[in-house]
Amino acid sequence: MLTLYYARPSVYARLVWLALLEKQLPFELIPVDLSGKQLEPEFLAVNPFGHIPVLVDGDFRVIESLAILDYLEARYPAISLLPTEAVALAKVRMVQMVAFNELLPAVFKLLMHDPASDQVSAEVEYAQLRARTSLAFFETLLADADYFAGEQLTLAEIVAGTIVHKMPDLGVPLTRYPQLSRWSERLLVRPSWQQIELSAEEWSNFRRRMRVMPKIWQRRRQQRMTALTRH
Ligand SMILES: N[C@@H](CCC(=O)N[C@@H](CS)C(=O)NCC(=O)O)C(=O)O
Repeated sequence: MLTLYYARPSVYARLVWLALLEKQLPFELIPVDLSGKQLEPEFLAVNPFGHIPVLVDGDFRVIESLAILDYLEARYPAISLLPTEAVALAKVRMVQMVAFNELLPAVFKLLMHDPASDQVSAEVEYAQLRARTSLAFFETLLADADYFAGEQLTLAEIVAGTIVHKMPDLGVPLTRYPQLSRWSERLLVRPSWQQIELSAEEWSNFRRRMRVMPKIWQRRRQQRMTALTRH
């Protein structure tokens, strides 16, 4: 049996959760309370960095969401989420990397910004630009295909498809990206996406928590130093 340590709103854990559902694998979910439990010895024994997601498969443990996705693909290929043809594979990897290295850092910055405030810092402006550049890149790459790799849903959808539909709520509308917008709507009606979708209340709690994250992190850094040193 596969076990996933996760938290419902966790951007990284949601990717793995979705891949497990799309691959139709049986698994159990273990929620981790990220207000401190991740730094307790019990969880540090599961992941010494105190992060989710963690996938446990028998006596093998995998950390890091992208490594987990690759593990699932190699270990359980029956429903494949990764093409082997060169161009399709390159497209999937580009989407994954751009989502992780360009879009997500922008998303985290935008999540920490209070939309009620009239002050838009240079950092927020840069995050908006970085997000728009990522979305424009996705729009071009997708062209008129149903999925990034063509007709097959892949890890590109798993990674980008959990983030893109939240962009309007973060102040980056999808109106300039009609193909991507339709692609996102198509994904949202899939049973797997429906299953992991956050309620309006969960999303607004998550947003509230992310806004105070810089302050939480100041405290958390010391807590982390103590916990990781002891471990
Ligand atoms: N690079 C890691 C990032 C994992 C990560 O930062 N997870 C967050 C939740 S979204 C976490 O565990 N935060 C708790 C903490 O850092 O104390 C991955 O891709 O799995």
